[in-house]
Amino acid sequence: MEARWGQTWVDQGVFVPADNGLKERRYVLDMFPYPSGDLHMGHAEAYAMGDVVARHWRHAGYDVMHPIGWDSFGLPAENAAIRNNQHPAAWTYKNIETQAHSFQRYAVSSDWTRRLQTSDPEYYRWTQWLFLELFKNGLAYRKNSPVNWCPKDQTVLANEQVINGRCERCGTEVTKKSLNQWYFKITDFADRLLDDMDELEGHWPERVLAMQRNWIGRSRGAHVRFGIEATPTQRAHDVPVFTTRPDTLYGATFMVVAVDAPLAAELVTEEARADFEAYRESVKALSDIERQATDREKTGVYLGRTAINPLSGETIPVWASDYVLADYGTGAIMAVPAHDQRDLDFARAMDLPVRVVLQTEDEDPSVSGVAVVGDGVLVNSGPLNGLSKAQAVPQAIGVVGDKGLGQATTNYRLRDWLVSRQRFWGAPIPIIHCADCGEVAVPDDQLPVRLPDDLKGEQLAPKGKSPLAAASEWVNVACPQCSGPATRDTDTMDTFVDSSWYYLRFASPRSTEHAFEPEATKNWLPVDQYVGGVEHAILHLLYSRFITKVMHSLGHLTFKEPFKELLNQGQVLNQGKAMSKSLGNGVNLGEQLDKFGVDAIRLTMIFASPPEDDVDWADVSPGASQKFLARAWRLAGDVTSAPGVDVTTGDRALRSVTHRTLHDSLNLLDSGKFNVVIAKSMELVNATRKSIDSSVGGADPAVREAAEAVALLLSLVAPYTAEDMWARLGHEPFVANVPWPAVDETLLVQESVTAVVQIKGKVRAKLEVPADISEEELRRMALENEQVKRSVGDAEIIKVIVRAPKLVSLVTK
Ligand code: ANZ
Ligand code: ZN
Repeated sequence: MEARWGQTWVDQGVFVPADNGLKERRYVLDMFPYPSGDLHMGHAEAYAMGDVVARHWRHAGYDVMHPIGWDSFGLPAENAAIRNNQHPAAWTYKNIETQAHSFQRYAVSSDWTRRLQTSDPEYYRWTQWLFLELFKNGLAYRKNSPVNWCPKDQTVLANEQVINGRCERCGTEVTKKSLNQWYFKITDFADRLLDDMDELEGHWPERVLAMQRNWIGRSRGAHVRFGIEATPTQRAHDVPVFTTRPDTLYGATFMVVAVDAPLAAELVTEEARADFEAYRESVKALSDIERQATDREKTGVYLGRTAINPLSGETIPVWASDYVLADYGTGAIMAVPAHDQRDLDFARAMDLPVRVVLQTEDEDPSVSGVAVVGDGVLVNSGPLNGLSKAQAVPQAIGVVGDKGLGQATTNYRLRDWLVSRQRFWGAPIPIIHCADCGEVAVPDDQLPVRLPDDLKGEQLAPKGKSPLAAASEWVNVACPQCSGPATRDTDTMDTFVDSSWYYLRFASPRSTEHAFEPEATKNWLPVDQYVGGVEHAILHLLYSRFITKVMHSLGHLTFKEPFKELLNQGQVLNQGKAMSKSLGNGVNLGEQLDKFGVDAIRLTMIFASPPEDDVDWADVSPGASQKFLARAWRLAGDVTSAPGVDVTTGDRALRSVTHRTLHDSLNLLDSGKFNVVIAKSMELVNATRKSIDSSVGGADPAVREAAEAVALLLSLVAPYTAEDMWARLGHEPFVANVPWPAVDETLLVQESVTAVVQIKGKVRAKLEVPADISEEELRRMALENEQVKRSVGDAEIIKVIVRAPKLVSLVTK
């Protein structure tokens, strides 16, 4: 069947949308794959899920776009190229072909005519356009900044690529390095990214929204300036701190500056400098997460300086520590040990004073070691005394403001997006550096800035700058503005830039005029259903949302959110654990497909659990799926009526099962309970088989109706079996385009019958029950019936005989 149908679908463009406006359009998108090797079990699950949605919507009468492409720039290709003395394109496009072949076999109902690859010049030409749109509108800029640096891979790492202070890829300890880097100003959009999430509520998984909120990390508080006193040899400073608790100002008994903030080095006195520098060196390799871990022993050095608490006027010491981060808030804090646990831990470690300013029932924190964080009444706080926390916050901000020492402010955890990479296999940054004109955009008619195709192997090895820097013919160009000698930017873009807009490209993938054509974009976007793994909950989705908002604000898009609905499929595990080489519990997709067939594997994936849940391959049975499919397929051979026969004369009981299955399945599909649809389909197969083997027989039109419904339902997950059944049932291809039959409401009403309950042979109660009630259900109804309970009284029930749907007989003693 795979051989018979697979190529036909592609050749005849069965899954290419008509795109003529006659049907309402729907856009369903699976997160596109990275071409590392062949498809694996995880892909098999994700793409089976997305395909249920696409196929369901086609049956429901929509014009469905379900495109496919590859996220094909990135490091693994480059590393393979260095190993194999090749150009990265060789590895990349070979893997893409392998995956494309597997995709076709896997029968994902994709529109192959829209296929794209982010490493194609036709695509990255527009990634470069996108970069320039941001650049021209002040949203892409360069700054010199310390970056995470992997000495082995010789590359900059994003914070997320640093795991416990080590490089995510090679495990080498990460250090800091100062480089001039390109950033996208995502922080300008922090409020919009947060506020527009209201629109996604109920449509995206709650945990994804929570992760995004947390990542953006909006916190409202105040900037308050503390005066650092001059010493005989050092000048005075005004140092702002960021605090979310200005109500606790009177409890600030010391200040802490981030040890790696330039301010710390400036403040430190000559006597303290040696200790300070040794300490700073010792914390260099730590990640932000480690630095802030609450269970870590607090460390720090006294800078030898004192500050004045702006409200109490008290003189307090100034320390440096690693638990304060240099790039959050202002990089300096007022420490309130009585009411902040980390400050308390630090105060206790360094023997600094603790002053309670919020009276509660709690124990004294300097005794208990536990900071008082609840609400209470302000004490030891001059004019704030007697107020509650909620009253004191605005009051304190007012007092500080009146004195000209600070104001309310909002702080974000979100940082600007570092987009430049010193690597080869990415979209070149389309900027030319000129000594006279500065940063000059490559003119539109000179895009794309193509990657040179004559670099390979060792020439691509990282040397602390981009390998492109060594390609002098490529680097040296005339300045587009003054024609003087100039050089190309040699960095390439983070691959997250490529994937931040690909969903826009699919509506007009071959456009040479636009990144995305206005008309096609209006017709197809935003994406109605996005499907992908929760590992992309933060970065990819945040960047996509950001780029959509930028394009919206520049007038290129009419919508602000790219993905209306989001489904995160679970993982495929084996024996309760993620599959991995080191555990040796990997399952090879190709082998499974060879052994059980595509349809059985797809069915197994969908049937195993609700889409969001993990699937444990040790708990499923592809062999049973295969048997079920064969059983379903055989129904077609037992239908002896002709296609188009009048089904209304068919057996009512079977018709009722068919129509209830179709009806329930629609609701289940709309609410994403794909696994239950399979369970219902199995029941329908059983009912149909029973009818064929009973007096109803295969000639009854109801049997044809049921078998056709089975084919339709199976086409959601088992396209080969379904298409073949459809042909055996005497129809023209293709079952994928057949509309759902209208459900006959009159067949949904369950007929009811009267059941009698006898006790010791005497009728004691009558129950109205559905004609198809199960034995268990009837038994439960009888035993819970009040009349029955009364009649049984204190007697002991020793036997219950159930004959569904008409009789329950109790024997009592
Ligand atoms: C005084 C205070 C008293 C604070 C109190 C908290 C409780 P979020 O909510 O995460 O924004 N802080 C400010 N800048 C910091 C930095 N660069 N590194 C580490 N900590 C920093 O946290 C804001 C609070 O975290 C601020 O409010 C500050 O401590 C600390 F009872 O100020 B608070
Ligand atoms: Zn110039």
